[in-house]
Amino acid sequence: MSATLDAPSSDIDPFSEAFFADPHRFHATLRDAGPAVRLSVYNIWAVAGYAEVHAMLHDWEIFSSARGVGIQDFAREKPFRLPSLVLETDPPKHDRARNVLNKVLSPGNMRGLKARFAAEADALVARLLAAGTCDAVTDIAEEYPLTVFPDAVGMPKENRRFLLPYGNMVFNSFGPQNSFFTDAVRDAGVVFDWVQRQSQRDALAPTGFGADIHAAADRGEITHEEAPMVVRSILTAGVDTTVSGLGAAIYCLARYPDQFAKLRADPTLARAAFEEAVRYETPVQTFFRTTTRDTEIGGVPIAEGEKVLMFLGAANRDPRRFDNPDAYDITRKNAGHVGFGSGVHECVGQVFARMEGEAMLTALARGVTAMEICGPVKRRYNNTLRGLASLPIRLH
Ligand code: OVV
Repeated sequence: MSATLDAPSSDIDPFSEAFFADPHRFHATLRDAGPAVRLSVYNIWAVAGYAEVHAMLHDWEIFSSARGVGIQDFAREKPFRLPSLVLETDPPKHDRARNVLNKVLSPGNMRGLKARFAAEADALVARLLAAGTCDAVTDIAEEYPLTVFPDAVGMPKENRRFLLPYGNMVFNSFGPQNSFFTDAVRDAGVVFDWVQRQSQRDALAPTGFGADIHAAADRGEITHEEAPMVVRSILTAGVDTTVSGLGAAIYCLARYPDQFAKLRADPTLARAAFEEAVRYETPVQTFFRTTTRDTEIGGVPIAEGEKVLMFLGAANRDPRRFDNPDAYDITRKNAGHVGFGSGVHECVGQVFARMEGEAMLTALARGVTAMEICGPVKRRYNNTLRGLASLPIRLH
């Protein structure tokens, strides 16, 4: 029998404004408190060390997604929305939808988009340079994904902006029913109906990711009833995440001009600069798992049916795993960061996300000599996503 430890506990609230405003010192406290920490505010477990988070991500049999990856336990409460066929399932059920998305979002199926991505990014940078100042959140981090992503899916032009409040709702729904959640779901009905409609075959262009997913149903890889749900998954996961990621990258490059200078000297570092921003800011900060049996984490006993919160952002700045973790360094070896997760649920859209990041940062590196923050930076608080509401910058 392995030795067990007294469970450390903490009264930190990881879904509070104080936490979101400056998560890093709370992350350090949680990492140092023990391998798993009881959070008394919610009666859940929290795991913040890299080694422990990584191990959980790779043990889906004990740390299940099927009871929800938010604080809600689907075994006890009615899910906030119809559960996702890919996010909120375990193998083998998970693998059918996942295999379809693996193919639809594969590097091979993405190759044709590269030139379009670069052209759109260059054109956007040229427009913004002419204007001089802009808000990097609305004018770049939102504008760019809201063009290239719905185009790639095959969505009509109308109401694409609904994707933002939709993502905001779903990512807030993984946390408690606090004011961030209730504010986000105020207009849920309209937006949910719109997403449901946009997921149907006849609402989608004859080519694109949407059509590809419905074609997988023709081949029997998923059912025709399941296809709109798989489209819904990419509409949910594909926009707010990359908006946060692009915003993080521009915020990093604006705050650390030495890193922007390195990127300008060698624009082929664009991909690495984006990747490092995903580690450094970790757009998707947290997900939960639910234990399927009595287990332990680093010697701390955890009972069956417990919600365990994984702090991906804390893992990505764990000094036991990354040297000088609080430095944004575009030439560091950051392989193994968990900003895209790891294991069976590792981000299926990461090829697309990295292409967006690479195209946008390449365009900035080639077209802009300097970026200055020229107004108040405002955070956007969300129970899962870390991002900005406003980042005024001047482009030279
Ligand atoms: C990774 C992710 C985030 C949010 C929603 C989904 C997936 C989904 O499958 O609906």
